[in-house]
Amino acid sequence: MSQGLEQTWRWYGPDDPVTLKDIRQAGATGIVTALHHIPIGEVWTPEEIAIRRSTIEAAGLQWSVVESLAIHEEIKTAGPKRDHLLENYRISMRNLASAGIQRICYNFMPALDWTRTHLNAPFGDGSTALSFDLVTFAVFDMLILQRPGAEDDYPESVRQEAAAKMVTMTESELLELEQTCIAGLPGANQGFGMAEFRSAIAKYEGMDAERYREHVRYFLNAIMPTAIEWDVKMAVHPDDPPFDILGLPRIVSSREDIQAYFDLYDHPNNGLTLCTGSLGSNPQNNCVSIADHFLDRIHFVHLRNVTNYDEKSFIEDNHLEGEVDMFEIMRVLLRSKTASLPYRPDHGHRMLFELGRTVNPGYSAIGRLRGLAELRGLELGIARSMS
Ligand code: DNO
Repeated sequence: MSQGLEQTWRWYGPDDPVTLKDIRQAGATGIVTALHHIPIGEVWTPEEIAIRRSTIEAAGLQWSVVESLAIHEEIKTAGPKRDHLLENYRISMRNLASAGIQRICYNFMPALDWTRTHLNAPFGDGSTALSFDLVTFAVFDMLILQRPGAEDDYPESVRQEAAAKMVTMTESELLELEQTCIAGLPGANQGFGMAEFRSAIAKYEGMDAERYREHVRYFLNAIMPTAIEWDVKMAVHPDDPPFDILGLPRIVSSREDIQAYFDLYDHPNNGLTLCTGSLGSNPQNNCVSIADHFLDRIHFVHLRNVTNYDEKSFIEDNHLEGEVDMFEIMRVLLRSKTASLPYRPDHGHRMLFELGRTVNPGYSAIGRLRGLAELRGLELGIARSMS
């Protein structure tokens, strides 16, 4: 029997144009947030955590999930400062757990967090959506970044289309593409200029998935004993998109990857953020069966949908439409034994009067409001019909 789900909402902190008051009216009870003002790798002190927590509680909400306690590049690349950074990570985990916040989402994507090529792709109904288009990404990779060897990563047809597309793009479109790819999408906490990005990815030179997994193992061995001692549920986020890009190793892209990740440190607290949008962006991934298979290791859920228009290109769809069978996903989640498993509507279109306003890409108020409303209706309908 399910212990129920918790409806949550991502909030970027006091600078977020969507306020805690708005979120309350959206119907969420839990907040998903991070101390975005603290540089990656520095300790989250008890004082900073307490300030954020009391702000949230004063609005009648609770801080349910940390997204993200980001992992420093030195940890991912096994740089000389990694042990010191891991110690800081453990201290932040303990400080959070002492404040009652015991669910942490993070990712192990090399150099970049999530990646898109378009932040305002026209959607059929007049709203706009985020999308990832392989040809456009190849323009960035081969022709703007000019990464050595990039050509080998794309089929001939994509290379040709990319070259043809590049000549039709204006200077400002090329700059916008560069920024969309590497300047840092919301939550990434880190953006790059071109030179900086080239040196960030150079640190991964010659690193295959097998070696990268050894860095994950080192990370998990360093932090999981603390997670277990303090009962912190660690929830790794899948790669987004869930396939290799920029010649960098990706290790959380499929069901097999997730299993391998758990095998590196076999404990229930070493768990997953089920992100249906990320996993669903590879047509080979069956999200329902992944959710079902790993249900007891799912500590946090992002519900989002996608329509894939080829193997490696997709547009973010409405929450109940697209590749992911949201009805079946919800049915699986409602069987979870976790007390109050938090889920959030992941991303939303820009629509209605937000079309002309500045919003954090993907994190509109109205698009997510629509998503949450649909999802909570689905949840209620299924839960009632099961009882
Ligand atoms: C994008 C988000 C990701 C996610 C991180 C988790 O919208 O889902 O940025 O927060 O990858 O560490």
